[in-house]
This record gives sequence, C-alpha cells and structure tokens, in this order.
Amino acid sequence: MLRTIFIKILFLVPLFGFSQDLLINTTNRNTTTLNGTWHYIVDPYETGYYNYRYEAFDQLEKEDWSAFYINYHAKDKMERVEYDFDKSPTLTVPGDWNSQQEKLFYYEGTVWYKKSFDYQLVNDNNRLFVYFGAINYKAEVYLNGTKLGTHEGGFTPFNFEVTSIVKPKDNYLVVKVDNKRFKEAIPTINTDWWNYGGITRDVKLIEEPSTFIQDYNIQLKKGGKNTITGSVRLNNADVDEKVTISIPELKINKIFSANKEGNIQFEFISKKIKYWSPSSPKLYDVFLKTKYQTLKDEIGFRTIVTNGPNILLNGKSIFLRGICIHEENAMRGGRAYNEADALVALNWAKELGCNYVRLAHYPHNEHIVKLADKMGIMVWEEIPVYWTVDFTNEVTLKNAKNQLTEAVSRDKNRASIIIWSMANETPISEPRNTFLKELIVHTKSMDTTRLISAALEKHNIDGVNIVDDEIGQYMDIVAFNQYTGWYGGSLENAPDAKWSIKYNKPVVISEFGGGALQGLHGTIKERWTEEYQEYLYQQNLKMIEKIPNIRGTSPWILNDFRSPKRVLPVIQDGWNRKGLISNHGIKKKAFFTVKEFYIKMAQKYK
Ligand code: GCB
Repeated sequence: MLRTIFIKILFLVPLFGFSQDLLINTTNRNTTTLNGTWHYIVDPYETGYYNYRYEAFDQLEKEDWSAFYINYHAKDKMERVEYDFDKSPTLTVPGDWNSQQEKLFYYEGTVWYKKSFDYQLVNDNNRLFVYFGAINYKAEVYLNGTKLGTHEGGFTPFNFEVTSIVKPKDNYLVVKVDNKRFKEAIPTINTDWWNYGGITRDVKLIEEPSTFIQDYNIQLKKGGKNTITGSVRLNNADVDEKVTISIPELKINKIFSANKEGNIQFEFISKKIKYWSPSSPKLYDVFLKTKYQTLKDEIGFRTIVTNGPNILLNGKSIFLRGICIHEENAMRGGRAYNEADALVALNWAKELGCNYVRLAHYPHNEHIVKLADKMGIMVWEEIPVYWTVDFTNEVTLKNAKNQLTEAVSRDKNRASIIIWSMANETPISEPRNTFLKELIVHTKSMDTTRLISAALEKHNIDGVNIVDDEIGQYMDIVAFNQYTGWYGGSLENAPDAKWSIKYNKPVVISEFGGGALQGLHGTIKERWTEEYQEYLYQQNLKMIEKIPNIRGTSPWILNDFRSPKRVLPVIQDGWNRKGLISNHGIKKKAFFTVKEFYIKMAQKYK
C-alpha cells in the first residue's frame, strides 16, 4: 500500500525537469569532456523503463535505480539479461541520432545512452557536477545506478551534482533520451522543423571547490553610461565570504562582501569603458575571485533601450539588419552543435550585411551566442512557445518558464543578446494572453536590461494590414511575421500596401520570404524558381521600407532546413526551401537582393 502511494506521488510530479541550479560559463571552469562515443540502445517500447504492468522501474525500487532491467525476476534480484550496452553500437555525442544512423532518421522515441569513465577529484573536498548542454527532449539521468534526475526541454542546459556517487574508476553514466512529441510539451506536437533526438550538445564533468561561484551577472547599468552593475551568487557560502571583481584593462579591482546567503550586489563606476557594438565588438576580460577559485569571463558592455519608434544601442538609433537561423548544419543535414557550425552561419550572415540574427525558434547552443559576442552580431533569442502550445495548462506554463530561466541564466552576460522573445505566431486568445504575460513578468524578474518581444501576426481588413495584437502593449519591440506573395497577397501591389500598427514602438518584421529550389530558373511568375523568390524579396523590401516605425527585418531564412512538413517531391523532398542559401551552401539570387537592401540600410543608419 505504502509503496503504491509512493509510486503515485512520483507519477504526480510535473513532467519537466528537476535539475539543480545551473552552472554558468562552463567553458572557463575546470571541466573534463564526456563528448565522444557513447553506446546506445534503441528502445521504442521503453522496455528498459517500464515493466510489463507499465510501471516505471526507477520509481519502484529505491535500492538500485539504474535503468534498463529487461528481466525483473524477484523482488530482491534484478537480472539484466536482455541487454548489453558494451556490445551495442555507438553514436557520437554531441550529435543528433537522426543524421548519424539511417534507421533512426525518422525515429521519435526512447534511446538509451551510456558512457563509462574514470574520475579522480583534483582535491578531495571538491565537488563534481555532470553538465549537459542540451538533450532533446526529455532526459532521465543515472550515474552508477543512482538516478540523478529528469530534465525536460530540448534546447537548454542542466546539471546534477554527483560528488557522493562518483568513483575513481568505472563510473557509468546512463541517459534515457526521449524525443516523442506530445501536446503539453514546449514545443507542442506541430512544428515546421526536424525533431532531432539525442544528446545534441556538449556533455562535461565540472569540478568545483566546496564553496564556488554559482552564478553572476555583470553589465552596464540600464540608462547609465559609466556604471557597471551586477550580482554574484556563491554556493555553500561560509560567513564573511568575499568576492573580488577585476577588469584589468579598466584598472578595476573591487572587493565585495557577501551576505550570509552568499549573495553580492554591486555597482561601480568606470569612465573609460569602450562600448560593445557591431562595428566594435569590444569584450573585456573580467575575473571573479574568491579565496577558493578564479573564474574568467569575456564581457561586452553596452546599453539597449527603445524610445518611441527607435531602438537605441549605446544611445544611437539602429536598424536591425537581420536573418533568421535554425540550429542546423544543412550541409551535414543535422543539428548544429559546435563553433565551426556557428562560424559557417554567422559568416554567411555577415556576408549578407547583417548586424543581427534571430536564432529561431528555441535557444541555440552557447557556441553561437559566444561567437556572436566576438563577431559583433546582435541576437534575438527565443523559447519554443510556437504556434498552438497548450495555453490553458499550468504544467506547460511552468515548463515554458523553466526553459526561459535556463536560457536567461546561461546567456545573461552576453552583450550580443538584445532581445528575449517569448513566442512565435501564437493564436490570440485570453489564455494565450495570460500565458505570455506570465512569461514576460518572469523574464523581467530575471533581466530588466534587454528588450522583450515575440513574433506576432498581422491580419487584413479591406486591404489594410493590421497589427493590433493586445499583447503588443507589453512588448518593447512590435515584431510580426508576414508572407506577402507566398501565403497569399499580391506581389505586384505589395509596395503600396497600407499598414495600421497600433503601437508607437519600433517595428521589426521577424519573418518574411518564400521558397525556391536553388538552380531552378524561370519567370518571376513561376513558384519555386530563384526568379520568383528574388522578385518576392524585391517587392517585399519595397513594402517593408515604407512600414511606419520600421527598425529591422529578419527574413525567413538563412538556408534551407529539414522539415517533415515539406513533402513536395523533386522540389522539397523534406526541406523547407525558403533559404537564401541552399542546403548545399549555394547562394540563391534573393541572397543578393537582401544584401543590396542591407547595404542601403547600413548607409541610412550610419
Ligand atoms: C512561419 C514560421 C516558421 C515556418 C515558416 C514557413 O511563419 O514561423 O517556423 O518555417 O513560417 O516556412 O512557413
């Protein structure tokens, strides 16, 4: 009876993650990579997780929660007789399984991963964490047979402490990865991108002193020019902890005392700050020191605010010359996961004349955000509240908030990130308004220095394009997607379109575009030809230029990307063809149309 109650309680807990406080800036901590080859077992019926009564094994037996007991014989004896990780094949981590194994191309379900490792702590008092950059979608993590926890959400990092479990030799880390789509999830069942499954980002062990710097943020004070402000949070702080913040190039070296919870709030002045901007992406080496550790970061200082129709970067009005990007290396046909992938995408963006990218439709990996900092490209980051998520569901809201928390925690020290986006093309309703409002409040509770937006929609009455979505009142930037000439609307008349936008705020066209198969040529009237796409861009750009308060665009999309929704033979074959660049990396004609427009806008907003 008691056991039944215990099981029920466990099943009642919400489905999304129970990872612990996120460790940020993991690249500059003391880490050991667990990337590389991992053994895997494909388990479509989840036999390694549920017994024949469909009860989850790891919630039945407390003694040994290690996953994958194919045969459960007696209460005290569990025999693992029907599986063998070590004889199973391997996948490379990070990486999706779809592009690595032909038979897993369309697979959506559970795959078990296993990695063995030895680990000797540098210092016996130190603590060890296992960190995952992202797993799509749901992860159950076990070390040496002990369940560490669960995480839900395919695009954000999480970690677990393993200090009391790790051994010097023969550790085995097992992860159940499940990428099944379901209605209550974020995103929901229906999306226009490939549902790549797997351990898609870096995995590392992180060794920290027993008291360590958990989290911090350092940035230019909103509205200020010379004031650097921020906070530091220590984990397991003793009394009288001190943190030194130093920025040698600015000759800053300040010592702050933590309160008894280990928190520090600080503010100091420096008159010599060189601001971060696309034309001068200055990053400073910043050091945080305690008596136990020194943690380095590279941080850019800039302000971003709006004023009426203007977006002001360091006080100067800017135009966002952008492009949308999915986290995919189209040429490899898989999820992008490293700096080399990021470099391909951001170099193309630069070549297009961009000073800004919209990282659609979920938080991308940390490599691209860090590279954007270095290359001077402003970033719109968003969470996958896409189309028709379950707006009335409390668990769904909690999940969305959790994904926001993880994204903001990871990236809040990146100067490149100027916009947090709440959602994409969500259908207007009261529950949706409530849902998005909660997300906005939540974001502002974590970060008040960046702009809030969401990709909204327009509608049309008597030939006038109207943007009057109520949620716009809570946005700093009114952004919307529109597909004139592709999903309806005449291209010929596009430049004379009439607009009614309810808010006196900066307007950004977060998406527009149309498809073309690279190499297919014809007239401007023939869909899928490069000429049609080029004409679509010419006409749309003439229209966009005249939209009141227009301060930016991010065409859809940098390159062709995989989508199971795109089934037209010969033309699509599983690819969304709206890229300005093909999946083979060849530029289509429209690329140069956008480039020309951006040269003009760069002149205008010099
Ligand atoms: C949209 C969506 C985007 C799609 C695109 C399309 O409005 O935001 O995710 O891929 O349209 O190609 O239809």
